[in-house]
Amino acid sequence: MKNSVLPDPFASAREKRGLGEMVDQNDPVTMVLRHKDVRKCAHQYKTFSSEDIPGRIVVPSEVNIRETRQLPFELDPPRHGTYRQLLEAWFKRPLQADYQSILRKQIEELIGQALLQSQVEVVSELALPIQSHALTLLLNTSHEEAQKWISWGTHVFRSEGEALDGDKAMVLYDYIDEQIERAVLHPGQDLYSVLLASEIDGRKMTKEEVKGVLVLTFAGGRDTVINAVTNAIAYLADHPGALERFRQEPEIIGRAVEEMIRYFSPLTHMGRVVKEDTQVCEHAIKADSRISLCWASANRDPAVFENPDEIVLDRKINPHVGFGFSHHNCLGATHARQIMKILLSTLAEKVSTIQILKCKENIEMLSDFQRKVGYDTIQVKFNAIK
Ligand code: EMZ
Repeated sequence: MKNSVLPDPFASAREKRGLGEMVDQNDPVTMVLRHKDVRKCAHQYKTFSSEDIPGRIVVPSEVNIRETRQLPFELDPPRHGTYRQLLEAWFKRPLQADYQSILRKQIEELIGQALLQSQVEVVSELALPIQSHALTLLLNTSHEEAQKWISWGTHVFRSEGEALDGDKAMVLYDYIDEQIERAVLHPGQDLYSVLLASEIDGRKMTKEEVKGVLVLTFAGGRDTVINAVTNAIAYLADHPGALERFRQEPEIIGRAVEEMIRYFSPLTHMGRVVKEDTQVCEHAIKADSRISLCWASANRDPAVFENPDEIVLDRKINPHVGFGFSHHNCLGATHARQIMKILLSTLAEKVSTIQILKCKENIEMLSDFQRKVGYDTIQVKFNAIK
């Protein structure tokens, strides 16, 4: 299938300057493009901070649609580490065998249904349901909730056409507030209840803090997972040999997942607020401006990855930064990796070929750069293994 945009829109800027510029709602962003610099800046949290007005480190900025600080995401060390530690064990539950077997059942069922249809719109009929059903497991909440989340669409903060949508965001905030009140009255084994009962700095976590963790869990893992799933299916449609290879060499699936995360980079970049006048790539950066750590560009840096614009399913050395880097790496990564592994192995088990019937790419506009992040829509036909 032909791509309508460059496979790596950052290639030339990364090579020439190492930086890119974009304007986002009158708050410009200097994008850091080289793998080495992205990692270096990620380490320097005192200069390049995650702690500012809630929503400002996200690009596009969410300052106008969000007041709640997402936790632990919008804090710097050492406070970041305090929350992170509290959450780590919960977010590692996807390593447990029973978690994986329920996740596998969910995904097998959805793929089974897709195989019965003459065509499937992958974003809304497969990727979004997979993400939402899986989220009930991550939150350890009732499976029925998935239907409500599916009705919200692919992004909780953006409406169709990608515009930030404050009304839509309110639906999520109200829902989380309601769930917190429910958990206060009827504590259970779900993430809300567990957090409400946990202590931070010798006191109970506040409702606002619990909300901060939940907003992050809902928002951060939504379009990202949906894009990863959708891109993977499109790739397998274009490369029918890959499914056969997974059948022959299932042991490469873990590496294939890492490689797809590198190549697709579901989250293009994440911002930081500059706390003092400094320099990146010999370029002056002013205090209170923003930079972004461009994971998508770093993940195609030819100084680190051989054949960066190719998916090498069993790529051996793969220091990608698709899940972020340093203190701030993706809390949901264990969950996301399991979804992707189970997805690839289930497809290999049940599907022979996938045909793309019609699709429209989702192109992210970043001033000078245009990047394909996924699909607005993609109709496919799954063909079963006879
Ligand atoms: C934020 C972000 C987190 C943001 C790790 O990424 O993901 C975005 O999709 C959300 O809009 O609020 O959670």
